Amino acid sequence: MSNAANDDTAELVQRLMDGQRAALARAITHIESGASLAPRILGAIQSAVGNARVIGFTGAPGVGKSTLINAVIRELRKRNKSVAVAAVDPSSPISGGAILGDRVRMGEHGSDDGVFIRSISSRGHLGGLSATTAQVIDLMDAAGWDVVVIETVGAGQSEVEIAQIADISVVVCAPGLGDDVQAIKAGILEIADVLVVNKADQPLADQTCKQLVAMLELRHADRREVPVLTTVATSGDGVERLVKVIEQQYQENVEATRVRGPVQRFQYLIANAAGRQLQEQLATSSEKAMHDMCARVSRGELSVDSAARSLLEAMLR
Ligand SMILES: Nc1nc2c(ncn2[C@@H]2O[C@H](COP(=O)(O)OP(=O)(O)OP(=O)(O)O)[C@@H](O)[C@H]2O)c(=O)[nH]1
Ligand SMILES: [Mg+2]
Repeated sequence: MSNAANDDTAELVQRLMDGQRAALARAITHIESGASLAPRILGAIQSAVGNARVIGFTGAPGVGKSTLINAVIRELRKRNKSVAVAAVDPSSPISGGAILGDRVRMGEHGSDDGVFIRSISSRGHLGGLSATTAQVIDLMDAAGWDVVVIETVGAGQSEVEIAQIADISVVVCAPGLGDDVQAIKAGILEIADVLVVNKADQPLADQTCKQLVAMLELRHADRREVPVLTTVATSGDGVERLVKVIEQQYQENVEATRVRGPVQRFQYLIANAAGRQLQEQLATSSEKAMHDMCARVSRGELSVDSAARSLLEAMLR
């Protein structure tokens, strides 16, 4: 890289860490577009990362995530916290209007210096959408924002993963889950630190809460309690309580060292990717060791878990 480019990068990073919004916006664009100076920017900010609280909001399209985030921002601003939002645009036909929609719905904060809102398009990320999002979180963190909020649609694997790189994951549902209860059960419920039934001004909200509480009770007894709350994002009802509960859950996560923090965000993503790659390899493996394990499991000599552990240990040796 030329000296001039180095100087430009250093200046951009300096301005970003000084809290200049335009510098943050530009840096995010460099990360999103996979610009060649992206690694240098990310390297230069690392010492300043690690102070922001990261809250993920995820849920099906249209349940009211953006409206709720807007209301949560209002509460956080009352507490004098600055808030940066990264809305991961799923670019799906259902939510195709997310970017514009989010601008409009969160628009009331448009002139507030303590609020920064940015959409991240899910198209064309070299290192994957999750990695890009984690890097954007780092940028916002280094730029000094107190709270970083991530909005994702809980549709695909990577969107659920993004919710999980947050310190706290809020899963948002709407009343009348009906058949969707099964879909929620399939994975999204597992990642929730807090469950919210939004649109509580509509019928069936109480019933949906009861269904969710019943589903949570079916899980292993050793799992921690997940609070189930109701909100009306459009009026702000229940939002003050939601912010309090998020704070409590965050403190609990800190005590249980479940808060990921900047390094763990990437460790988590790498571990996930390694798991996927390993599964692909092992599922089609014709190695003798694998054949032997299969034979022993089929004869009932070995559990599936023990076989997997033995294989992993042999590979990592
Ligand atoms: N009645 C009612 N409507 C709500 C409430 N919260 C949000 N809405 C409406 O629900 C619609 C969808 O809200 P959004 O905030 O865009 O939902 P979203 O989950 O962000 O949607 P996507 O980003 O497209 O997945 C909008 O018309 C909101 O005004 C609520 O508490 N009650
Ligand atoms: Mg939205």
